[in-house]
Amino acid sequence: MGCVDGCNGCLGAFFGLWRKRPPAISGEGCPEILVNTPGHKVHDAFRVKKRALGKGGFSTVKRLINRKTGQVCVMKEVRKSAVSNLRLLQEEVKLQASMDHPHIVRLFETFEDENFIDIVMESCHGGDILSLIEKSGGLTPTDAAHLFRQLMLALSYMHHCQVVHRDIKPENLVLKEPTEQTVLCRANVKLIDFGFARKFGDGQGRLKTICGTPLYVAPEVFTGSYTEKCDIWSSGVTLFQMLCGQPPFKADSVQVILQQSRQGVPKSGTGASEGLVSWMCDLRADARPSAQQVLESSWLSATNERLSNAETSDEIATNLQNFSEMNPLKRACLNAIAHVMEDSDIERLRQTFESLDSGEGTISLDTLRKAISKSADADSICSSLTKDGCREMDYTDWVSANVQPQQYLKEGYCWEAFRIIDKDSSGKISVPELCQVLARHGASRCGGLDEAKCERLVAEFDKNGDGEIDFDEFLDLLGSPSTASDISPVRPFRVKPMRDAP
Ligand SMILES: [Ca+2]
Ligand SMILES: [Ca+2]
Repeated sequence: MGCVDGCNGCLGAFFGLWRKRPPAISGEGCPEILVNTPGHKVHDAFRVKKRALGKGGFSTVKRLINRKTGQVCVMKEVRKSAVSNLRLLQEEVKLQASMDHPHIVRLFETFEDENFIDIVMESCHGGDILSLIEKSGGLTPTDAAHLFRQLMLALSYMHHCQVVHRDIKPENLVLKEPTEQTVLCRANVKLIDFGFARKFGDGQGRLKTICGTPLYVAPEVFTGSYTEKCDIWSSGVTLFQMLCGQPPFKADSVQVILQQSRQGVPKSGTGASEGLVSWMCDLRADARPSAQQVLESSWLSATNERLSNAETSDEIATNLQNFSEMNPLKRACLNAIAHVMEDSDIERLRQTFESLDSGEGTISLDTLRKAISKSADADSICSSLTKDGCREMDYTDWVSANVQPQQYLKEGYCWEAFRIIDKDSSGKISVPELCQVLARHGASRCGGLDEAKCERLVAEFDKNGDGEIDFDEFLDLLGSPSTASDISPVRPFRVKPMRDAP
């Protein structure tokens, strides 16, 4: 992906220099990040297409089809012997897996055997923004604003999580669907390629590694001492290119590009957005806006769709109330399902999430309270969410809380979530397997569930008394009433004939 697969933003002569990995991160041993039990093969769950979509120095990108759901994913197949530092690869995977945002490509799971590490990710088959720019010779301000705003939402989230991307460029922005299937001003953009991403802040000091793609890299990166504001520069250059059809610098050597970028980005001549580009590409890194400030800029904030009707707010209030009272086991399982759902099934939830996102990529409780303020129960809902330790809602939580049974009770999604939780593929979910999923999905809101508590939760749904949850019991759990007041459990696959009302 990105540079590795060949791109015209990279300069061949400097390929080695620019793809050189950052120095090893010091610290204690790397925690386990490979999600699946070692020994499990990607082929068990997916049909892997033979033809490579792209090839890099140490990896091949392939398309794969989920055997149960038919969902199309992509896989980065990394040859272990070609990776000089596996620990850094683990850091990259861990960082990407921790990202939970509608405009950051989702990492579903990883498989590992003797020779390969297979990283399974969401498929975005609409092509990258660079191709779009090259095809069109430049985007209209409306289209550019729509696409660019999504990059800023992703970046603002990342920076609030203290993660810097370090390789923002049009090729690393991909469209979820081909533009034929969607009007560009409604297109869904995802940020990809975490090869240079890393944590910053928390006393880690300034960033040092000289890395990125020359045309887009901020001048101060060359000094070996910089901050996350390097992403803002690269985004400014990206916006320039979206609007003008060409990057602001044209040269075939890093030295010449560096000389040019030290002079600053030339005037884009793009009217209302010109000031924004200049601000983002200020030579003084500290004077550049944060991604959140960019989102608040007049040019971009005009494109923000706001929550419009009261009905939506009532729906949200009901959903949040159910979510706050939900059995933690069901909540964790819904979380697992929400993570694998296709964007097209949750489009409206994403839009509402974005309209409520204050710019940090999460929804704060204050914003939630305002959104449901018309509901008589607003205060009690918010305090019960707070009681559970929830201070803000991230994207997957938001989807879990608001997704409706008719959306998630599809056989494919349920099987997929079950497969992911049933790590040893025994066909049953054991207490330790549940503890793991609870730790991953919403441990903060479960008050630290220990094994004894997990056992009690399992017992509630373990109809045949074998101490584990089989798929049938799992469906019962998902279809179980969310709250004591909900008396009409949904049973997805045992549909009784409906009788007409008298
Ligand atoms: Ca199992
Ligand atoms: Ca059982």
